[in-house]
Amino acid sequence: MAKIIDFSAKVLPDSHIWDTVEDGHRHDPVIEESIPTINLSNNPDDYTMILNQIKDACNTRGFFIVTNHGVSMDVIHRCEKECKRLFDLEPCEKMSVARKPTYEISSGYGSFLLSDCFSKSFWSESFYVVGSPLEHAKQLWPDDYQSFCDAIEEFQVEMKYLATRLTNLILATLGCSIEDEDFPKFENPTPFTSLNSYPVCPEPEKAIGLAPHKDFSMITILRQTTDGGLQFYRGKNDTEGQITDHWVPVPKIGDALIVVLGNVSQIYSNGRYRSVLHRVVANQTIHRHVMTYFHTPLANAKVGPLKKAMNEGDSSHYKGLECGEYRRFGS
Ligand SMILES: O=C(O)CCC(=O)C(=O)O
Repeated sequence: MAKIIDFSAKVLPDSHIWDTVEDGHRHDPVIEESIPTINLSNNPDDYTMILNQIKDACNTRGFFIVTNHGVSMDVIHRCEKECKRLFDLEPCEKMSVARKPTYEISSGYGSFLLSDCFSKSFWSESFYVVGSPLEHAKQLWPDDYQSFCDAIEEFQVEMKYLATRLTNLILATLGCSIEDEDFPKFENPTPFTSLNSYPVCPEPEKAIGLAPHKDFSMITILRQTTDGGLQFYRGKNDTEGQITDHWVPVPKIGDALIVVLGNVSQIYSNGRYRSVLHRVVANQTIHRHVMTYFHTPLANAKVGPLKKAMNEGDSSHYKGLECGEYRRFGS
């Protein structure tokens, strides 16, 4: 249930103090390192190179950055502007479009759905758009809602196109294809976009913007307006052998977008690829805005390891279940 948070507070409220809460790996070191960056050029001569880079990034990290992604920067910049306009509204205005307190994802303003799993709150706010933003936009700006709707809807169309292209590439790295009969249908899934806001925090070392979690998606694509905040986890279980458990911060990335592997990719690949743990830390200087697009099969689509992704003799590590069931029970 969304609560009004006073993000202008000079002292962190007790409800947001995390420094004594075990959120999993909170105190592991943060180590800067290069993040795989893939130029998605449309040149057919580059196809094999792109495929190899994606395969390597999925095998070793579970996240990568894409450049030349084809998503219009005009759409992205308009969306960023609308995102700021939304979060700059007064708290009571935002609360007028609060999300209904249900486990299912629905449109509206509030904390991240994940916050229900913790006793402490995140130093952040979000606005989910499941399908069309029209109803809420009309409520917020009765005479001036069109630019918000246009920007979000165009963003969703462009992101869906990119997400489909990336899905095809990821499947190809597994020897599979979108045409395979056991590939669950993404036919007209309702687009799900989350606009996120991480206001300046008075005591960032005690707070958390978004606790460590994995996404329930095939892939998630993110656009952040500033650097700083998002961190990916790398640990001993990663496939590159002995590495110290640590967090990898995402640096400033210009016009690029960030791609995150979710649990559905892990299931399709029978665990060859791993969904990646990630978190957002709070900061004292920059109000950070992020736009996130989740690419996930329909709730009633059957999801399980894809036959062609398995080597002969491999046993299946995951049951074939409806996508919605996996989401309910975790994976
Ligand atoms: O806002 C961000 O930087 C990360 C968002 C995220 O991890 C999520 O929505 O699952």
